Amino acid sequence: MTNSVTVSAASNIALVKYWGKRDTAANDPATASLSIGLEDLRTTTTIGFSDAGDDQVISPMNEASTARLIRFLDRVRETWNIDRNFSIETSNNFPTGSGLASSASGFAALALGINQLLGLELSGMELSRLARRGSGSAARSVYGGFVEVIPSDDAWANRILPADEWPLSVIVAITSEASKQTGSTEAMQISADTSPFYKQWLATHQHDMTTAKAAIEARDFAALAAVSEHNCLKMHATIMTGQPSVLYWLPATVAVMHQVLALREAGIPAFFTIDAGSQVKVICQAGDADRVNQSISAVDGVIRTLVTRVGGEPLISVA
Ligand code: 2P0
Repeated sequence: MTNSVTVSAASNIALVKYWGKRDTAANDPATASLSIGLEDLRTTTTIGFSDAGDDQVISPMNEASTARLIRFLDRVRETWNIDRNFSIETSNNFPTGSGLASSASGFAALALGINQLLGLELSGMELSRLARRGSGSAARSVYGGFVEVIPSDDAWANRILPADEWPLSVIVAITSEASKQTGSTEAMQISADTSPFYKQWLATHQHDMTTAKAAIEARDFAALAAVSEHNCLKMHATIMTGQPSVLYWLPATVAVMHQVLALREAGIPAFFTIDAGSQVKVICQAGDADRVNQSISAVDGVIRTLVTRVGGEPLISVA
């Protein structure tokens, strides 16, 4: 019998975003989404059984996130009729809870680990559905490469292109090491309930998905850049215009966006995207990564950068 499983799952960033839920209890997203896996931003999770009277969790997460993890384990016990407690040790090699999708890599690692530990032999579709119950973006991190979420009354994720078929680099500009004030789950609820732009966000979303998928299919960097920046700005406009307003951007966030525009003016193809936090992710072609990194690192307010590439295939080892 398997004693413990260690999984390394990568974070991902959406180029066409998930923002809003069709069903909060089932954590089912209101829209499709499309992401790239980040090879070097990873959660490592070791999971086994525990003979203690409750689940044993060692992690960098705060109390609320740990409670969410335990609810996820309760659901696993209920679904597969398991009468055991788990021991879980998890860590991230990047800042937690600051807009770098630690819940994506975290719940994907957990879903993959549970599948292996319990011998469930889940398909990719089932694994992504399980991870999604923990966090919507986690559905995408059970794969590496270019991944889409297909919305339904039980949304699931599917890989649309392996990473090595379009080598792109990602420069993450860290503008704050602090955890965000308003978590995505809460902020997306505010947007859905109160932003005058939310209906339009939903109404125009499928068009962005179709455009982005066609750009990936054609390896058309400029087309992917245009639709990704548009979709990101539309999501943030929706977030900013909720009541209360949530403003994730810092001055350095905006400064990096301007630097990306300047790079493009100078003939270097690059584009930005920003999630529920102040960090900016800059995507460029692999051959331009050094130059783009130098340029972004020099922006006022950028604390440091992480340079990675599209990838993020999960790694699983069994003890
Ligand atoms: C995304 N984000 O598509 C979007 C863009 C942030 C901005 O998915 O409530 O932590 O756990 O399902 O997955 C972050 O939200 O939200 C997110 P829950 P999650 O990547």
